[in-house]
Amino acid sequence: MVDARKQVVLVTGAGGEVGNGLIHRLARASSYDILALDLKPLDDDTAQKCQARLNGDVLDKRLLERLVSEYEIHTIFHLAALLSTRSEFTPETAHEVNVTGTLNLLKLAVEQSRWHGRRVKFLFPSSIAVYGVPSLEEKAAAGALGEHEHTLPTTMYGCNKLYCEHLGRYYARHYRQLAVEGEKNGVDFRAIRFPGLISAFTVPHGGTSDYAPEMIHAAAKREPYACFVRADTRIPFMAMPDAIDALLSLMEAPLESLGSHVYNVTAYSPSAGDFAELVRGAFPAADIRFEPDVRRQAIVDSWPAAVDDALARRDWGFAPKYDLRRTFDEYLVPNIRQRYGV
Ligand code: AKB
Repeated sequence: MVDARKQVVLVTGAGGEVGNGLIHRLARASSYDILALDLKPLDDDTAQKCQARLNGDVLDKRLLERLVSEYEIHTIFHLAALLSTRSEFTPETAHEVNVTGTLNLLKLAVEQSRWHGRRVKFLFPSSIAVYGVPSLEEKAAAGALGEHEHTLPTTMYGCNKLYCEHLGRYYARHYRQLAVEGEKNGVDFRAIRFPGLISAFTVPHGGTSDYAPEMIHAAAKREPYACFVRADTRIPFMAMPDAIDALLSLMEAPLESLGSHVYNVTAYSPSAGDFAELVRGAFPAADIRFEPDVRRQAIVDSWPAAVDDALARRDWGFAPKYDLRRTFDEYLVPNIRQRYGV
């Protein structure tokens, strides 16, 4: 029987910050037909880059079953998630979206693999939020954390991401291990623990690393900005183009070169004060004040000041193109000036 289903790459959370940039990059590669899934309609420009678009929920099992019958999926970028601050307001809903949503997509991957007989690559954005460093002293002493240090998250989002890393490893290696026939592992699970991401084209919603991108977008819009963390706050960050590059490089890496299912990546770790200085350098009229929100501060203080990305560099050649200076001079400032006409 000829399989009439269309071969596609599925992107969930397609309308989000990473989804938006990823779809544009995948479309440029032109060898991928994109099936985009998001709760909300995509902007026209992004929508045009997709072969098919679906407005729906990763919790809608009916919808996901339909995908199995209509599409042949070999790669999934499962980006749909509620971020850390947003999740703290509705922890149980966050668990549903972040964990049950991921489980539903892993099951979809198994189904697809059973149909077409090949592994389904499952790209999963995890986060530095899986870490939980108990004190500022320990944070300063710990330096760059490796993948297996201090994984005691303090947020629902962090717990979700860490559990989903384990779920992915289970589906990739141990799924239904007691079945008599034994299930051929149909899921090729690959996760990246992203630091805070900074985009020139989108502003984040619901995260706790949002202070950095919010600061520069506010300055360009000539709006005063009250930063919700202290000036000495330090966590790792990366420019959005490098984050999308990382997802594509990990997707393309041969399976045999991957010694892990989960990888740290990073580019730089400026303090919030360092970031403000660079923003003021580009927008001298910027009005930036530091008014820490004690509870959000506590979340960021539990995240590492830096992470060790040696594994990603070794296994799939991860190498960010944008250091902090270049992020500002060549990526953020020119594009943000154009976006706001300043
Ligand atoms: C958040 O702040 O929740 C995210 C993250 C660090 O994963 N940007």
